[in-house]
Amino acid sequence: MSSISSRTTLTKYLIEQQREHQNLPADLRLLLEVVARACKQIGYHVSKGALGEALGSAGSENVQGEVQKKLDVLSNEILLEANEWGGNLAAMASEEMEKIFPIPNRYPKGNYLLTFDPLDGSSNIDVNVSIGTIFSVLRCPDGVEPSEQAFMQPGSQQVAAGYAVYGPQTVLVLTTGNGVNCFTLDRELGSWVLTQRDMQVPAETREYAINASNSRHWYEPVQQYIGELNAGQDGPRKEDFNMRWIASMVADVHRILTRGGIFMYPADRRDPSKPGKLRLMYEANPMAFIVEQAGGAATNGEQRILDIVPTSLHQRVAVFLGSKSEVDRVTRYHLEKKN
Ligand code: P6P
Repeated sequence: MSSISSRTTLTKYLIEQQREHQNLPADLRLLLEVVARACKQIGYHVSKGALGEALGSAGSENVQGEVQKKLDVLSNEILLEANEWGGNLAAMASEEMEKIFPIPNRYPKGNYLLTFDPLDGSSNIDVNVSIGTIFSVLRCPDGVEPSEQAFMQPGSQQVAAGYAVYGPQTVLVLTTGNGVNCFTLDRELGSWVLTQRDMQVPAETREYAINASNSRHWYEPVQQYIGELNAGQDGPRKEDFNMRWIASMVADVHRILTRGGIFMYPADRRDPSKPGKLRLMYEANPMAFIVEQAGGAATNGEQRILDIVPTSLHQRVAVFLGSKSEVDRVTRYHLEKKN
């Protein structure tokens, strides 16, 4: 069989999933195709770099108080325009928008809610380091007006989640609750091609990811855990560890999905009211769903991220995710200190 005919595209994979698992209704399948197409378009603009018109700051701030890059704004618009008319969604929510985006009345409304970080890691845009898009799909509760309250569902209610990495390759990693699969963009044909089935996070690892410049602010459990890793063979772990920090969650998580590791963005003493930097609805929840589906673990240091009931759209959460044995260990250190 020729290599072309043996290739499984995203469309073929989703139709196979729909037949095999009956948990992929046609409207969800179509929604995922639209989001994947929007990621292709975002990746195109990202890849143009200085040759395009979209580098640099947009001269505005998002709801997080972060300076918006032109590509942040463009990526957000691409996702809104791609998804508003299809009839699959009741509403959308984005890191880049303070309020939810209800589907305009001129279009039919659907059964799902889509949240996304349209361009995660955008501080890396101008230095040509991998960045990406993170997205999460929830069902809109029956008979509920698509308000912010409709989004306040724990991550365990997600029906799909994924991310795209715009890097040396453009990849799309997706779960609909039956494992995790990776698709690589064939830039000539414009097709997402299945390149890795059933990704698994190795339970053991010797690699960790954290922004070590914050170490003086960490609480005791993280100090203890990282201290042991840094002590290497001479310390209680009796192993040497390696550190990686790309400062682009999609890139760090993709490395962990590919070869194992633990990713951490803990709360710290700088602002006790802020339980960490990352956002629950469109960063932590989708990544936690993906990592758990790949056999890993994801907690906020004390509980499973997917069990957290949100109270606001842009709430932040501490994140420890990746290889299960390491996530279990650092979570145990938190619980021991708490009790
Ligand atoms: P820091 C990017 O801004 C992001 O939201 C994540 O993608 C990334 O893991 C983290 O923040 C990086 O944060 O404090 O190291 O710049």
